[in-house]
Formats: sequence, C-alpha cells, structure tokens
Amino acid sequence: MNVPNDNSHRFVDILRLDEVDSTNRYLLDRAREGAPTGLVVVADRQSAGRGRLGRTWETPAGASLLVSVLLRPELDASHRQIVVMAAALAMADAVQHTTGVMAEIKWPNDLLVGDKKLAGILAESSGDAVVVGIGVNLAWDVVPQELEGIATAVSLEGGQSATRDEVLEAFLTRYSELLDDLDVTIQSYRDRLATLGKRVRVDRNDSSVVGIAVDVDEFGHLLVQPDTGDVVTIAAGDVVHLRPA
Ligand code: BT5
Repeated sequence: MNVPNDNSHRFVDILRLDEVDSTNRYLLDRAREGAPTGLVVVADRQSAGRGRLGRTWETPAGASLLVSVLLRPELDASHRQIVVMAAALAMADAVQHTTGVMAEIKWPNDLLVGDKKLAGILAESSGDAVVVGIGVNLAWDVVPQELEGIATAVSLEGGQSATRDEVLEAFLTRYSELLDDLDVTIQSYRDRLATLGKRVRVDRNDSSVVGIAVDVDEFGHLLVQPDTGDVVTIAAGDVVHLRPA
C-alpha cells in the first residue's frame, strides 16, 4: 500500500511562523482554502497549542519543534490512521538519527523515553485533508512544573543537540519515504510500539479495558486481550502501561 499521490507528498513548501495560536489550526484553515498536499508549517512558539480531546500542548521557553503537515491521502477514511502512524515512526527515527535519543511509541502516537513523553501528535481532518501536527521537546533546561513526571526533552535525556531544522529535515525525509511504503510502515510501527505485549489500561469515553495489548491492525486499532473474554478492538483512547499482573 502507498499513498497514491505522485510524489506530491514531497515536502517542498515550508511556512515558518514566529508565533501562532496553533500550527494545526493554521494549517486546517489553509486546507479549507484549498492549500495543496505537502504544505508544512513550523512555528517558534504557540500560544494555544492543541492536544487531543481538548487538552493543551505546553511549549515552555526554549526550543521545541512545533510542526504541522498537510496531506490529502487518497485513502478511504478507515485507512487514514496509517499516515499518522507513519508520522510517529518518522519522528522517532528522525530524533534518533539527529540526537541519538531512542524513543518508543505509546499507542496511538506518543513518543516516550522511559515513561516520559518526548513528543505528541494530533491529527485533525477537514474533508479530504488530514493535518498531522507534532510537538517535540528538544532543548529544555528544566521540565516545567505542570509537566513534572510527565514530560521529558532531548536535552534532558543526554541527547546530542540538534537544531529544530535538522530534526525537521530528517523527519520530512523519513516521512516521505514511509508514505511511499505503508506496508513497511505498519511493521516498523509495531516494532517501535512499546505498548505491544504490555499489560495496559485503555481509558475510553465511557469505559476502560484492562488486558494485554496483543496487536495493532491495518486501521491502527489496538487489540487488547482482557483477562477474561474476547479480544477488544480499540479505535481511540488513552493507554496507561501497567506493571505485569
Ligand atoms: C498530544 O495530545 O500529545 C498531541 C500534541 C500535539 C502537539 C502539536 S504541536 C504542533 C501541532 N499544533 C498543535 O496545536 N498541536 C500539534 P495528548 O495526548 O492529549 O497529550 C496532551 C497532554 O500531554 C497534556 O494534557 C499534558 O499532560 C501533556 N503535555 C502537554 N504539553 C506537553 C509537552 N510539551 N511534552 C510532554 N507532555 C506534554
């Protein structure tokens, strides 16, 4: 499987902003105005960075990479999650390549070092457009108080320093390759997924599931085997990695 879009996801057009409320909001608006696939926006600072489910993405002073990418994948809606998985994998590879820090993926798309979050991804859609936004913590002196115990940064993990542009370039190159080969993406994503084989609790809107995370299917859904009963297929939720029972 690949994204059949004749090389148009080569990311040649990069918009650089000093400050914006949210790079995702900005790019979604451009998408609605007809901006082409492959458009990238990066910002130095965000005043209202978005997380999932109405949460916020904090960007303390210091270098964080804040980037959103516009894609118009010719994939049916049920298969679109793969382009988001590819972004997580591409960023994990880019960070490792440029800084030496090895991050793992927590389902669906968090990048973790140990149990702390190095990067988060938010995908939002409008019509045929998907905006994939990623925040990566790069050169932080300290973890801000409100993220104590939750977040980490390349600098705090002893990584080699890399500029935002170096990480961005490595990411866009890798992302482009993965979008050309989505079958490889699924397998490589599974290989980087710390969640697989772990005992997890998945919190969904209305309920939680506890069990072993056994696989991820081609739609990006997480398959969890509870202690009793059948495997549960989970499309969206928050995962907590638990200690073995
Ligand atoms: C995410 O949400 O992890 C998605 C974050 C996406 C941010 C990027 S930045 C560029 C683009 N433009 C945007 O407006 N957004 C995207 P979620 O899984 O809901 O995680 C949010 C939670 O992570 C918060 O409630 C905090 O607990 C924690 N958090 C906030 N800022 C963080 C940071 N810088 N590093 C690590 N954790 C953070």
